[in-house]
Amino acid sequence: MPTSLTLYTANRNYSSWSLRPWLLMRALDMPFKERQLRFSPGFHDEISRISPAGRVPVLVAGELVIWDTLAIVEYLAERFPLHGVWPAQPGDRARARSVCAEMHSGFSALRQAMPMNIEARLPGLGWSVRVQDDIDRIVALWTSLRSAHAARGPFLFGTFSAADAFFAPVVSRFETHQVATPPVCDDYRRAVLALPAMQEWIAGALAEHCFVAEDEPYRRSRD
Ligand SMILES: N[C@@H](CCC(=O)N[C@@H](CS)C(=O)NCC(=O)O)C(=O)O
Repeated sequence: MPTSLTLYTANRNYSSWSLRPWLLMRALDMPFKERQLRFSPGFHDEISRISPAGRVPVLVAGELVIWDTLAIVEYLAERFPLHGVWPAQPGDRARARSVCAEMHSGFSALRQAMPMNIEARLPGLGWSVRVQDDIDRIVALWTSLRSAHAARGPFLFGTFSAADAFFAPVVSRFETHQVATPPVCDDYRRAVLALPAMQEWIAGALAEHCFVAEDEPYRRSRD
């Protein structure tokens, strides 16, 4: 009997890194339990008891503790080889890993200036030339992947994969900050937002009412 999985996450409204593996697991029907923490004065102590890195997400499989989104996604790909975490073709797989790695280590201007805040609508707030450079790169990436894979479905590599889970928080930021994108990217944004798992996450975020709750002071630099 395989060990059961527990995913540690934080506020749905703010925690962009939590959203990525949660969305992947939910959209691809992987069984898991969730332990949701809240960004609060006790957060660091609580998560540090599970993972010394002190951040979410963390995936626990029996004695095994896996932290950092890329490592979690690779573990899931090995544990669920038939669930389509990565695209089927080796070249696409390498490209999908490249875009996830670029998301993981890049787009710092966008991430800092436009943090994920699902319940808010802040048109234009945080815009700068450096943020626009990140937006332009994302638009170029989405446009070229969509034109290459349009025949196989509405996602970056046709069918939903880890690449879409990695960019889901960017889709959300673009809604919050009302970032204008070309029609091909608008279609992609709609496809991500329409995923039942994404809708479930968004509904959870709205139910948190972070803006009026005590969590608001803890939201900065949580990305
Ligand atoms: N490189 C990590 C980043 C994880 C991360 O930064 N998580 C944020 C929440 S979205 C966090 O736990 N922040 C805690 C803090 O800033 O104290 C990953 O890919 O999982």
